[in-house]
Amino acid sequence: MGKAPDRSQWAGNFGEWFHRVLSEVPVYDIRYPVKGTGVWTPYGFKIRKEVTDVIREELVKRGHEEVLFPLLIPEYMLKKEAEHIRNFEEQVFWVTHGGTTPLDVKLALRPTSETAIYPMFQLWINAYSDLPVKIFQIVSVFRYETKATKPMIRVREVSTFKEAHTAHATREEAEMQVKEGVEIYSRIFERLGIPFVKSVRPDWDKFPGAEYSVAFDTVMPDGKVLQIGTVHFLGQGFSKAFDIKYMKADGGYENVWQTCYGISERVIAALISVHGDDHGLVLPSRVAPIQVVVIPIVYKGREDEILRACVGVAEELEKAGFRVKLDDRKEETPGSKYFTWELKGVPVRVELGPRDFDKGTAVLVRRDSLEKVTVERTSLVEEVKSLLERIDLDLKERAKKWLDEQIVKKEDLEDAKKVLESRGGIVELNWCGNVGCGQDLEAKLDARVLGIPYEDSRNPEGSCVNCNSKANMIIRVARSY
Ligand code: P5A
Ligand code: ZN
Repeated sequence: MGKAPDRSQWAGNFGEWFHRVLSEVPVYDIRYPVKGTGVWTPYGFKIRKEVTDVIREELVKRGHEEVLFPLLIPEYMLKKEAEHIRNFEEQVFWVTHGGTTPLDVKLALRPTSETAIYPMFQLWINAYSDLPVKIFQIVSVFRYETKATKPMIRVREVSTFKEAHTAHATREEAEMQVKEGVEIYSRIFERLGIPFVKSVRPDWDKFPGAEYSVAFDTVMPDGKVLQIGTVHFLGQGFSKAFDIKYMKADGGYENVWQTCYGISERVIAALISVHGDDHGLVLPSRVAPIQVVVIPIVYKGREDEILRACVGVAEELEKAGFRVKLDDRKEETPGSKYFTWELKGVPVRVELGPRDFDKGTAVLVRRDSLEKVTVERTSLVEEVKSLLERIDLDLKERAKKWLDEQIVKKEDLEDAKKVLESRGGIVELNWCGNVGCGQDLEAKLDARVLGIPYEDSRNPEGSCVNCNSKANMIIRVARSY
């Protein structure tokens, strides 16, 4: 990794930067010999664990319960909802044999779990009092992606697929659940400092089987947009296909109304990319496997007292609840230790040498800006605590500011194209709302329609950028992963 923490240098070689960070830290090893898979290393797994804990916390706080469904789905179940299978058919991995014996019923490796979970909903849901059902699981799903695979971003084994599935008595309750899903995801991304925009996907790009899909997108350092999560309103499509009904007060039966929402390791890819710099990872404290590293600056003759002081500092920080590492390796210079922990994204480094020892101070260095401050040993715990909070806030604000700068409104198709070609990001345009016009727009701009802003009351003035008829809404377009 290069010299100063500079984000501007990525634009040309973000892909290379991302691969290098993953392999040098290391976070995720892509040398496993199956295309579209990767290995979470011990350090990468720790980051992944912290991220999934944040996800779990937010879901559980709002009444979701964790479950675990089988990986295998019999062919007849996968095929029950027509729209769903039509879209996933080309992406399904199949298990066809048990040993050398062909199976009577082919088994799919789940590409997502609607068709595994909803037959069980049919058994579990009978009465109004069984509702709502709000469950989630964090599992591997398999999709035979045919576009170029990318570590964590487009994988064939999605190893960190969090899927939530809910069932409700009424359309209104299910639509409220969509709102709650959107709030939960907003909260998760905010805690990770990942900026986002929310868009209602156009009809031609919604989840197979959904009435509508709300998607979260972020902009990666190369200007390309990454979909980091989606919340789907499923209506009664699946509940009719899977015959999921409850008995109403009047004795009649009604199909349940459903939602589902999912995020994957793309969240971790975004986390790494939006905060990282030329020195490597920059991690918000909540997900940093090590939050504070203590480095003794030893001088001849004073090794023992410095080392002892550092052990004391590390213990004190650990007692205060921080995840701490004391790097007391004798064979490494302080400079090479800085390099190591900067690469790994440890938010705060404590340096303690003879001069600090004599003065009763210590030096704190922030990973994000590499700024140094000298603090009193006696107030070290409070200083570290407030510095971590400041770092998290600054990371979040910096990333948010950057994303805001990537969103521009254009009144003209040519201008939009220029922006998309030169710097990427998200372009907002006035649009008529016509499907044919939207798809024409995608072809002309060689870009994807992200959709219309979610819960946004802006009303466009003027005419559609593409067909000149009256504009009815604002549409977002981008080049995407
Ligand atoms: C919602 C959960 C679903 O599958 N069923 C259950 C719904 N939606 S989705 O949009 O298809 O996927 C949810 C999120 O998963 C991420 N994702 C992927 N990440 C890495 N590699 C892939 N191949 C991949 N496919 C989907 C996206 O972030 C998506 O929003
Ligand atoms: Zn139009």
